[in-house]
Amino acid sequence: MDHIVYLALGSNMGNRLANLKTAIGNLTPQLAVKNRSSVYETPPWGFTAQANFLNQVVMAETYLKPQALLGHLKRLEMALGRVPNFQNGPRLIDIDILFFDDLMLETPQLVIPHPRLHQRAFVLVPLSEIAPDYVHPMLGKPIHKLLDGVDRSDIKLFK
Ligand code: PH2
Ligand code: MG
Ligand code: MG
Repeated sequence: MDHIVYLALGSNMGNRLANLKTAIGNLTPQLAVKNRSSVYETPPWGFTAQANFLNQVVMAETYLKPQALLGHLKRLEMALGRVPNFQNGPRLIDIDILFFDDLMLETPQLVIPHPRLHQRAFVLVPLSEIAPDYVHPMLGKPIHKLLDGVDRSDIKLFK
């Protein structure tokens, strides 16, 4: 388990909380989850005519390399019942790689750090709970500073 990764999870279909829990439970054994944020209820970003999301961020250790991690996450999304949909459309479960160590990677299949994370309060609010001082390797700013740049007023703790 020689890499540290941050993953963003989202669900806006079915039993959203159960979908997050099941996904996190099934990251193992390829990943060992070390920390997780609270769950937040967030309005849909991008395509707005859809249900609110639940979002959560986890930190995990893994022995997988980036492409293998992506494959594992995509297979898990499918196994949990995700069906292909349009970009930013409703989804049962979405698991995105935010950071992989301090790696910067750009391939047709995978871009790390996640290219839009610094614009998204639904990622930055949970991420800042567990990694406020983590410095974004491309932007050179800690998460708490990136959070200052977004409107977090509609991100609600879910309980
Ligand atoms: N994911 C998207 C598009 N829009 N909006 C919210 N609130 N939460 C998400 O996880 C989300 C989204 C694409 O993956
Ligand atoms: Mg996503
Ligand atoms: Mg995704």
